[in-house]
Amino acid sequence: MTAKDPLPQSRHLATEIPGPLSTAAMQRRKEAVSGGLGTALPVIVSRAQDAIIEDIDGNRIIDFGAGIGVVNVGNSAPRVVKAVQEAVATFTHTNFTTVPYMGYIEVCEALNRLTPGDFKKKSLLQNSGAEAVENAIKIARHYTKRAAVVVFEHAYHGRTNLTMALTAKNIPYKDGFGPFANEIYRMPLPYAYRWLGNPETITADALDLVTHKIEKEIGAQNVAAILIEPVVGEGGFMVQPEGFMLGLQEFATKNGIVFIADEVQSGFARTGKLFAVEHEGMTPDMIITAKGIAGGLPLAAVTGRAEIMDSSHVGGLGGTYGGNPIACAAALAAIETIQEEKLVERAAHIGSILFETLNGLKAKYPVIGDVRGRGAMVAIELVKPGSKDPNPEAMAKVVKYCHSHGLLILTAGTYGNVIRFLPPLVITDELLRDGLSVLAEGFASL
Ligand code: PLZ
Repeated sequence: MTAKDPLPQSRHLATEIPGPLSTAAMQRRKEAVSGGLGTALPVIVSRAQDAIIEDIDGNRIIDFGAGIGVVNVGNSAPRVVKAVQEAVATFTHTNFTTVPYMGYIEVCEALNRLTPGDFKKKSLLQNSGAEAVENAIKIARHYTKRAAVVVFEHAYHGRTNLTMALTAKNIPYKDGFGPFANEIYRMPLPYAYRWLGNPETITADALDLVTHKIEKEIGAQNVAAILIEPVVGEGGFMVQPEGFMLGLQEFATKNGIVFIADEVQSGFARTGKLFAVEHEGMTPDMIITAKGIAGGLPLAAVTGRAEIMDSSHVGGLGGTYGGNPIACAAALAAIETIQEEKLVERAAHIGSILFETLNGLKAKYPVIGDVRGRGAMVAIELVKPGSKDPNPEAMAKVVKYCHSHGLLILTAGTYGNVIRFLPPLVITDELLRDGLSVLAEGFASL
């Protein structure tokens, strides 16, 4: 079988998972690769297409993770493959600040056009989400001539030094890796399922709390940026309550603060809009994108108001690989795929199947405390029945069941008790439903 043969979009168990070849290869990995890296599913991929991952033992596994929300257009999406092959054979690298190329300019033009807001925008390309977050903060600080950055509980923004400081959770992201960058201030998150106040007034109460804390503890005039995930990713897929981000942005604008949406995980069609902030008709000053932008190639971007993006002196921003031509070609092909295959609508459709099925499971299994998310970015939070106490043990059992039966699912959550669903948006209804039937068996087996 060659890479060109189509990979059947169906689940198939050829061996146990992990099979003998994967188990042997994982032993080599253990000898050769840093022990600091985790493994969700200990099989070695041989090929992947659309929503199926085939391993070296011949198992075909349904992919409900999309490489952590990256291959929204499907694994090895045909337009992406073709664009990358052509680009790499044309030129591999010049460095954009040495000799520029059109792909970089065209990706920036596309981002400026596609992100919400009809003001003049400009973009900067980088390699990873964390690098884009770092650059957004650099630019916001340079523009405002202020230092403080406001972030939220349960936030995840990356693993570099500044982005570890912006990230909330200690284990596994921060423990022993300090000292961390200063001038980062963490605010309460209106996490609806665990909100102790009145659920009816969560938005107003959270806004009141956060804006008072900013004013009293930092001083709004010292704040360069408010950075927020419209749907919290690694922290557990909490959707910001309606009006909360709008209220924050209003506060930011009134106080000369740059309002930044981290759409690294929620962006590029994932939530049933091209960007999650569109659900509330928002126009952030800056939007950070990565993951889904380039169909699996490493690319990330900061897109924002032109006057903010232009504030740095020439040469103040850069990097060897940021916006490399292969990744830019992939991004243009991924964007075309999202449009041509109507993946925004597909995400909403996938979301309706996910919500319907998961709410059905919640009614049956009290271990599922909450079903939440937007579009095809959905999660369930597992608790000890009759309480809201986190139940990471039940989560681990369900995940193990799914993995050994050919369904890849990812976890999340500050309390390690969330299962998240991020299938490629090209997944067929049939494959999606087959995957969900494995999940249902997983809950039945508890
Ligand atoms: N901002 C909202 O979700 C990456 C992390 C995987 P990078 N999330 C997956 C892991 O365990 O390292 C992420 C994100 C949000 C920023 C990032 C960082 O993006 O491309 O991983 O640097």
